[in-house]
Amino acid sequence: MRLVIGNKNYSSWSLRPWILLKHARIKFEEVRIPLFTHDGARMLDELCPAKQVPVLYDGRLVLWDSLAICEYIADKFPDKKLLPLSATDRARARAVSAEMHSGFHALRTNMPMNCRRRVENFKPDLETEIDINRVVQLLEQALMDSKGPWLFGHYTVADAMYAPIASRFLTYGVRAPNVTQAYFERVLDDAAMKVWFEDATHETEIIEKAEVD
Ligand SMILES: N[C@@H](CCC(=O)N[C@@H](CS)C(=O)NCC(=O)O)C(=O)O
Repeated sequence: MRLVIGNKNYSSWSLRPWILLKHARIKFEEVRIPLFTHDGARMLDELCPAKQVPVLYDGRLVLWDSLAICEYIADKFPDKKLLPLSATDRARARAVSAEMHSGFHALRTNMPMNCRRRVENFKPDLETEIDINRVVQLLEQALMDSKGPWLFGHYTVADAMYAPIASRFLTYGVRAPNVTQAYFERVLDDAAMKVWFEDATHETEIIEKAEVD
């Protein structure tokens, strides 16, 4: 399998399937596209049907959406239990993942992932604050119901979908209430996440629109 990703510092959609594969200890080859560069545009044309990352190549399959990739990995490796086991928990994990995939527009726009960056005195606008509160409510509910340590007890697609949120809260200095904060610390302390952050610090490209003051 080959996973095409963007800049590790900025590409939150790439992080999701990457961290899921790493957690499940599934071997894959990684191809990095430096987004918004001349070479990057050529690589997007060549490798990415929707001109976006991530894209998974597996034999003849070309899969171009982060959530579809995560679901495919869960289907392909059932022994890894990357979705919860009960039908109700699977349904809830899908709702949680889908809400991340299609929602939180203000949070995603105003708190773009930027692993290297630490912003002081960040003041979210009302829309972003509504998104922050909803994320915290949703994570806290899942953690209370499952009793942790991950959203549905063991590590699932839902945790991978929310991994960039922990990075965003760190970058913009947003502290969550205790249960969620402890979860974010677990996410950031994770060995695979540390590798992602380390690689991000060695990247030199700057994407101006993701450098929020
Ligand atoms: N819904 C898509 C979104 C992917 C997406 O927005 N990718 C961004 C990077 S994080 C991208 O490829 N941007 C490059 C561009 O738009 O030129 C998914 O979940 O895979």
